[in-house]
Amino acid sequence: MSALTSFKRSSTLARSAYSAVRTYATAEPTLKQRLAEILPEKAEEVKQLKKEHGKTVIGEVLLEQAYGGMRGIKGLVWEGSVLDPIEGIRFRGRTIPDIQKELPKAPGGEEPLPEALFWLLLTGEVPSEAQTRALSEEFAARSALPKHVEEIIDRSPSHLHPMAQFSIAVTALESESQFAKAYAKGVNKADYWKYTYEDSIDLLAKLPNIAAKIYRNVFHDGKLPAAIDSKLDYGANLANLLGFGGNKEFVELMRLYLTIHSDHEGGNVSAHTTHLVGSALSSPFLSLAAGLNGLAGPLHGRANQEVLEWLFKLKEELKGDISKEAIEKYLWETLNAGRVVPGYGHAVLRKTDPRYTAQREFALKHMPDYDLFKLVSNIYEVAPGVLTKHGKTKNPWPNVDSHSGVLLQYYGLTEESFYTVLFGVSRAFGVLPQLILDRGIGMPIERPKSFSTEKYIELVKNIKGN
Ligand code: HAX
Repeated sequence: MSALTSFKRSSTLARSAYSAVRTYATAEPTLKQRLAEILPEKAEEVKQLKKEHGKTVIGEVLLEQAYGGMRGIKGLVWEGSVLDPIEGIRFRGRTIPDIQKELPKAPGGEEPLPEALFWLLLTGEVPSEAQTRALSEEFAARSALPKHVEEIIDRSPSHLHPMAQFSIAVTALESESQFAKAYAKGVNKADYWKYTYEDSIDLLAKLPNIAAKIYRNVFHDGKLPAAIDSKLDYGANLANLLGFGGNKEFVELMRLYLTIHSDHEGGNVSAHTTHLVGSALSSPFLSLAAGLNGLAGPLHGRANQEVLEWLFKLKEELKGDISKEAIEKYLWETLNAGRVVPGYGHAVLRKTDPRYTAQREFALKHMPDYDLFKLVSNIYEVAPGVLTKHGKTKNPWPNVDSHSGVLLQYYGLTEESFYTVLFGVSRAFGVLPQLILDRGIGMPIERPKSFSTEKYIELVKNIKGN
């Protein structure tokens, strides 16, 4: 029996297959070994590209873009994913349905594993099941939190937003940074990526404990109902620690959720911030914490919390009438009050977000009759028309945040102010690979040019020659 077949067996069998997997894993390169092979090739490719085409004009910048959140300006490098306005995200060339098909699953599982996506984003290659398993085990082995980080979380008042607690805890992990220590000792630039890699694996490994501790402290008795189990994958461990591991569907949801929320190319606030801060050679801990602070904003990751709050108000105001007419009226009330409809619109997308679609399909399979899902479905039928008539947003279609909260509600994770923490755990799987690659190919400190309005007026006059 091959290691691959045995991996798919029941849990007892999977445990015996596990030793086979371990043997198999040693026969195949580890992620770090594979990276060590890939990075010199990548660095050479970039060097040649810059040498041959460094002076090629790849775009123009309009004044309105400088005042318009730099929308559409090409100026970032992001290897893991590219976002097409119509088709949506592709992770290393693969759509969400592709990764659902191609990435390794847990024994008996149906959804892709986030640790496999991490491998894909970093290398462009789909790992074998044994390689994925070895990575799950590595995350489990490094998952323990230093005492001071536990204490910082425990000392946080429960009215401090979970995202603020999350960011503080990740920042406090700086004490463990191998990169910061190596840099202080004067490590060679060529080895930066190795320390960034080690920190990134440590960081990802510790996130389930941090997230669960915040959740259990703020909303429950402060005790974790389980400990990390080295035989389980990342999503299953996170579900266990949160207190939902007994529900197989929730475990599957975690695997899907963590995979699809990870990466959305480089220009979104959390990805760009992590990259920007990392470019100053701040450690992965400080860089991700900065990105998490951006994710916590209501126009970005916190939109999933906003959606839930908005849905509950809608339910309360409409007193059970979720007809399309009633929803349309409520949508207009939101817009006429000068507020955004949370979960709709996007800076790049111009169609329904495939991350929304993936979650909708999960709902259709597991909770087709759930009333909140029905409500979200009815809104999906009405909101694009209303937003189009309203005429402001360039994209009237739903984004990822429009759906995620409803799935969590169904399984009993009802505390919506925690939702962005889950998003943040997933986002780490997307932004840390780029940080490692940045170090591997020697990307410089980021420093675009800015002008004052006075200077822009002068610049425009000079360009127009008047
Ligand atoms: N409801 C009402 N108005 C909206 C809107 C919405 N959902 N989306 C955009 N608009 C408005 C904008 O506020 C803007 O108005 P002003 O001209 O008065 O400033 C106008 O339409 C043009 O905006 P745009 O170019 O279409 O959108 P932006 O690129 O500026 O912003 C946002 C993109 C996602 C921030 C925006 O669509 C929005 O605020 N959506 C609601 C919040 C949300 O769902 N955020 C999550 C996005 C996905 C994500 O990052 N997840 O983490």
